Amino acid sequence: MQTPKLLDNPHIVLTYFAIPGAAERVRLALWLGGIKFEDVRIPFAKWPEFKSLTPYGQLPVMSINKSAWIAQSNAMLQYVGTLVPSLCPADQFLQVQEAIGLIDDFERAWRPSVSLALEPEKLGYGITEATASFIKGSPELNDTIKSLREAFLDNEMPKYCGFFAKMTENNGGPFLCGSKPTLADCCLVPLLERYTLGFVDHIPMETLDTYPAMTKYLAAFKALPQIQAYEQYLAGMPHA
Ligand SMILES: N[C@@H](CCC(=O)N[C@@H](CS)C(=O)NCC(=O)O)C(=O)O
Repeated sequence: MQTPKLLDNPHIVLTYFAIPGAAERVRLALWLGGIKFEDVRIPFAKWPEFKSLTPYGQLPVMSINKSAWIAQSNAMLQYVGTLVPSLCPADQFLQVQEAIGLIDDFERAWRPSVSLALEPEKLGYGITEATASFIKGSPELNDTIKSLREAFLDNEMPKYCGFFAKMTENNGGPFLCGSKPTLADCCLVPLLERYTLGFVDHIPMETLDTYPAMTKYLAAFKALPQIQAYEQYLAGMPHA
């Protein structure tokens, strides 16, 4: 396989956890753009001591040519777009940004069940008399998470996959905004992949099988040489 051309400047260090979470869209954009960067992955065990060093107590953070850390994955993503204009061409700017907005809506529809699992009290569960038994790991909470995820699969998944399939088709495919991958694809792919992995509670790994346009879309993205190179790089990583 041909090795993608890598740009040497600027020197970027991207620090995040060893998971395909908030920073994954940035990692994908950097790989897609052929931009060399240091991919620092912090083990969860080290996070408590690292957290207070970050601007907002969160990852990812990025430094550019040894700058102070900047935060917010979307800022980093748009920055990569300025380095690699083909990832957000000027004449498709609104199209790409509209797609990213829709993808963020898709993610927002998923988040309540995650917040419920991780921080039930922030959603009011376990702190009132009526929900006192809804604490982390309780059967009551697990049943609620299951119901929320089933409702997500029944209602939100078809709605958004329909939007994404239509957008891809209208733009001529195989990517969301047409024949070339953009920042929008870097945002959507990790979200769709989540529903194929099989380790998310109550989400069967066959979930996307009922959306052939989306499996075709994912396959087109994964067939890109830069993405294949990224997958090879991931396969060679020691497991955290
Ligand atoms: N809006 C931020 C969200 C970052 C975020 O939620 N980071 C999470 C991981 S995905 C985090 O650092 N969690 C650890 C914590 O808050 O202690 C972004 O997109 O960069």
